[in-house]
Parts: sequence; structure tokens; C-alpha cells
Amino acid sequence: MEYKDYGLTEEQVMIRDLCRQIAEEKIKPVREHHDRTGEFPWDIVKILAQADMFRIAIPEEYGGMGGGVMETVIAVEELSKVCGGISLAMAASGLGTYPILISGSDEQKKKYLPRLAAGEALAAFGLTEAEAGSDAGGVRTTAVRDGDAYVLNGTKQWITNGGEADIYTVIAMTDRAKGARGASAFIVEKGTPGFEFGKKEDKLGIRASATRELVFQDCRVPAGNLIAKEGMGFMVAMRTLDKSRPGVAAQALGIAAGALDEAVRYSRERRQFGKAIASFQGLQFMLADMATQVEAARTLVYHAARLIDGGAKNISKISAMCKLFASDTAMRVTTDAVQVFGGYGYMREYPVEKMMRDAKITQIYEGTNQIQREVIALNLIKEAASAKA
Ligand code: COS
Repeated sequence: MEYKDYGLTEEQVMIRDLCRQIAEEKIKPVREHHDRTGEFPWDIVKILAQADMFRIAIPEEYGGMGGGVMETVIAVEELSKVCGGISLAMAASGLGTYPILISGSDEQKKKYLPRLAAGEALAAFGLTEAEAGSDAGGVRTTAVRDGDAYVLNGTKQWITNGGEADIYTVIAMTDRAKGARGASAFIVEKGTPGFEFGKKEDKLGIRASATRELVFQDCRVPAGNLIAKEGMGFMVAMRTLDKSRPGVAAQALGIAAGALDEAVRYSRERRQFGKAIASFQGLQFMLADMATQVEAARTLVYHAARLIDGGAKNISKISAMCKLFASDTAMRVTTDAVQVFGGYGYMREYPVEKMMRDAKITQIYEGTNQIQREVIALNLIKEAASAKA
């Protein structure tokens, strides 16, 4: 459902068209298989790597395209129109890469970014734990300095790309007494002794994506893998989420737009009472509301991405807003798409029930929508206070 070009640059249109082609030609035929089996989509990852899509947000000096959040958002939206689970292999790698991009040293960037840009390795972000979900400062994994290394102990939970990624950015406590200010961020490579993978989750949606535990048992990580400084881990995590939430918003937007396309197409084909169901006003009103919500979500997501790329100072609020709005839109629009399909919508043979299942996680991960509202409100209040001062 394309209305206009949204002021995209030539390069952005190229990314959009290429991702659209990959989604239609390569992802659509296999999405049902990956949804059913939960098999990780390595074939698609290779195709995306060959198409240079992992280079998008990595600076040119490290083998990337030098794009920003906007280019990432466009790619994730297009891929998610067809499958919000498969698209996540790329989006979650972006999330895992942000700590290095935002706060990594030049040495760390030189070592890790070229491999990530080439799509030879995937990244993953390890923040969440059983007792530290919304309360990101409540991380219990510890990192204790021992000579030229840090020794990590603890378990991370629900890590997207877990087990499949080679490079993990992990938040651990170097000084628990200091709370959020005692957290630090580390790069941990797959294969490091003492780093194993635990339970693989069986999920409602995004089933093509791997969600797994990371288990650290006396895992020695070179001190050179500390990102930024000790005590800056929480800030690295928050700045990462500020930049990555528009990616979740784009995934949600793509899922919603894909469901809308399916609903419009089906309503023109499906006949009841001797005519296409698209000719009934009850259904037209539903389609109109769905399309309006998708359009509003797209506008907000693109606006947020452009503000972030433009170097806006405080991006927490707009980033949370676009994630909140687009994910709520995805849930509403996919639920309505199932309704448009009627009984068929409830069946596995049609793609909309999967879209509804895939949409749900976007209201939950990278900060529940309750957390997004809190971030928005706190920033609103802060802005008002500083305007007064
Ligand atoms: N950018 C930079 N710094 C930030 C920040 C941001 N977006 N948000 C908070 N900080 C800083 C604060 O300024 C504060 O610094 P000082 O200690 O120097 O004052 C510090 O971090 C602690 O902030 P705060 O007190 O607000 O932390 P809270 O523990 O209250 O947590 C929320 C704040 C709830 C917003 C945070 O925990 C959060 O985002 N939770 C959701 C996490 C999440 O998304 N989890 C999903 C899994 S990750 S895929």
C-alpha cells in the first residue's frame, strides 16, 4: 500500500525496493516453514548479507554503508511486511551492534564491525534476566575484574539471536552496591570458555527468531572487551534502546502494513451475498481505520528516525513514542485483518493469524509499552521543568 515516497532519498528508495524484492521473492515462500518449525532463517540471512543489508547502519570506515536509523527502519519495515520473525535476525543484530557503535573504542570497532557489516557474524544484545526485565537496573549477572580479564557469572534470558549470533553485548554488574551506576557493558564472543546457551524458547509468534538463554559460568572476558568504562553499562544500554526502539516500531509498522495489504486484497476477492465483501460499508470503515493507523504510524516512525539521524539531543521521548504507537497499531490492525478474513483468518493457511501472533511481541520487548509511557511522561515532565528554570 504505497501512497507516496515519503521524501525518501534515492539510496533509501533503493534499500526499500531491494528489501521488498527479497521479502516477496525469497522470504514469502519460506515464512510458513520457519513459523512452523522455528528453524533459524540462515538462508535468508545469507541473501541479506549478499545484498549488503547488514552494512546499512555501519560507518563506511568499518565496511558499512554509513546509513542511520532511517535506512534501518526502511529495511526492517519492508522485510516485516512479509515476515516479522525472519526480519528480526537482521534487526536484532543491529540492536546487539549498537553498544559498539555508540560507545565502543576504535579498536573494538575495527575488530567487530567489519564482520558484522559483511553479515559474516550476527550480534545479540544481552540485558534481560529473569529478575531484570522492565527493571533494567536490577541485573544480577556479575563481572569481577581478575588481572587482564573480567570473570562473568549469571544467566541472561530471552535473548534474541541467542545461540545463532557470534558477538554478544552483555550488561553485567561490576559493582552491585551502586545499582544502575554499577553496571558495565562487555563484548563476549561465542565460543568463549564458560559461555554456554541454555533454554531455547517456544514462542507464540516471531517463531523464526531464536530466543535463548545465555549462561555465564566463570567466563573470562578480556578486559579490552569492556565497552566504555566501568559503571557506564546502564547508560550504554539506555542509549542503545533509544536508538533501537524505532527498529521495533518499524517491525510493527511492517507487520501492520502487511496485514492491511492482505485485508484489502482479500476483501476484493471474497464474495458473500453475491458481491465482494469490500463493497460493504462495515468492512470499508474497518479498512479505512486500519489504513489511517498505518499511515500515522509510518509518519511517526520516519519522523523519529529522521530526528535521531539529525542529531537531536534527547531522543528518548520520540523513540519511545514511535515504538508505543506503532506496536499498538500493529496489534489493532492485525486483529482487524483476522476479522476481515473471518473464519479463514483464524486458520493457519492464511497469513494474517501469524501476523497477529508476530505483532504481540512488539508491545512487549525492548521495553513494554507501559515502560514506553513512563519514559515519555518522565521526559515530558523534565522538559517542562527545564523550560521553567
Ligand atoms: N540515556 C542516557 N542515560 C539514561 C537514560 C537514557 N535514555 N535513561 C536513564 N539514564 C540514566 C539516568 O540519567 C540515571 O543516571 P544517574 O544515575 O547519573 O542519575 C541512570 O541512567 C538511572 O536512570 P533511572 O533512575 O531513570 O533508572 P530506572 O532504574 O528508574 O529505569 C527505565 C528507568 C524504567 C526507563 C529503564 O529501566 C528501562 O528502560 N527499562 C526497560 C528496559 C527494557 O527496555 N528492557 C527490555 C529488554 S532489552 S531488549
